[in-house]
Amino acid sequence: MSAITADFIADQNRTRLADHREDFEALARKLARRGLDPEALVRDAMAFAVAAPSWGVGTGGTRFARFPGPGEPRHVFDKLADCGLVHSLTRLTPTVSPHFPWDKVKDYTELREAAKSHGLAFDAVNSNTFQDQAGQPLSYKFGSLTHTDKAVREQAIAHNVECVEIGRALGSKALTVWIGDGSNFAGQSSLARAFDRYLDSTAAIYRALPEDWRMLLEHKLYEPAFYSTVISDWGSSYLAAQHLGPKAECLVDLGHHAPNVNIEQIVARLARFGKLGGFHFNDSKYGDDDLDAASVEPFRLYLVFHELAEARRTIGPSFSPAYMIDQSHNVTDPIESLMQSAIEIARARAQAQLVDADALAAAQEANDALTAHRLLKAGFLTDVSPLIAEARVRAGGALDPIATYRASGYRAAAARERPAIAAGSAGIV
Ligand code: LRH
Ligand code: MN
Repeated sequence: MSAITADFIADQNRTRLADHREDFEALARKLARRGLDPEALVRDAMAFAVAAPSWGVGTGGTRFARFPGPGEPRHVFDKLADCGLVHSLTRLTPTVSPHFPWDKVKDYTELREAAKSHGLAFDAVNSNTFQDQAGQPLSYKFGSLTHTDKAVREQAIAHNVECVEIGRALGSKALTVWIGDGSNFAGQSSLARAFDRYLDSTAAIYRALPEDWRMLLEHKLYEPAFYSTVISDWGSSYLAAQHLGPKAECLVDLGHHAPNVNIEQIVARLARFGKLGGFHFNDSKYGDDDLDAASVEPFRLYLVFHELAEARRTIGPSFSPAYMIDQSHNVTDPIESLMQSAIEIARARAQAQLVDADALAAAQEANDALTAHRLLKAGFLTDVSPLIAEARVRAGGALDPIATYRASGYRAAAARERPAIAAGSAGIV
């Protein structure tokens, strides 16, 4: 299946360029009136990147059902082709975050070359001790890194160490560790001893990390466990990261919090103490819904990027959390959802760059609540669509990625080439 060519993208852009130029120049004038430098903002938007999840290009599902669409990726090479397409149209997703063993292959040099052929590299690798694989000696039914049975913990540790080895072959620099370990009944497990087992097991994985690697600990309030989860919140994750050492940091998946939790404040706290390692961007209304980023609460995503802009101003260029998407596309074409989400994440970041930080700080110090709120909200109320579109076009991307994708017939070609997946399975992938 052929990728979309630069010529095709240029063709598709041609009919939209005049309107875009007009909109961009109008926005540039508005920003200049605010004392901002539109060119610097475009360059900044061009430098932004977020990783695509390899598991995000297949149709996702729930525990009830998964309804595969046409042209589902058959294997990781198809996934890379689809991720490559997302990047070629948005110019926002030059890296892929793989998941093992879902993306397991015999030859990782071949996989690295395949990614390169689509203009991609690899971001953090994800381990998986929340499912039992065929032929796996010991089950993770009652946990993995925190299982009461040492042999099960060692099996889970060995899998994570193997993921680090795979990641090294792929050129990755980080391991994301999310475990579903927990309990469904009060009393079922010792809350204290389970955490101690987590610290011991992750310390063993930590010792296997190359010098320049990070280990990203991902907290989650609940699911698959429904009474207690060992790493249920940022506090547990932070305590563990502190305990493990400088290479251990906390990963914030936006959907892993109770409704109405002030996630932007968690971001500010973790950044302040040098433990904000990365993000899994998505959106949610109730639980870990894994909905498209900014599709439910765009203001919340904006507030997260405001805290990231503040942290970057305070800490400086060394502040570089890993930005990754983690979503489940149950009712949309996954390629379209990933493109739309990457654009919405770039939008929130570009809007956060518009805040007059000095005026905001002055209003905060003066307890002028409304002025402070208005100064903060001014970025969110600015339509930066022409600015992020300009960044896309200058980088060779599409003015309208979804329209260009639909005009390309890529999905129909994929459906012709890739056998249809039978309906009836359940689960997130
Ligand atoms: C857990 C999670 C984790 C992934 C999985 C696909 O809910 O967010 O990051 O391993 O989704
Ligand atoms: Mn996640």
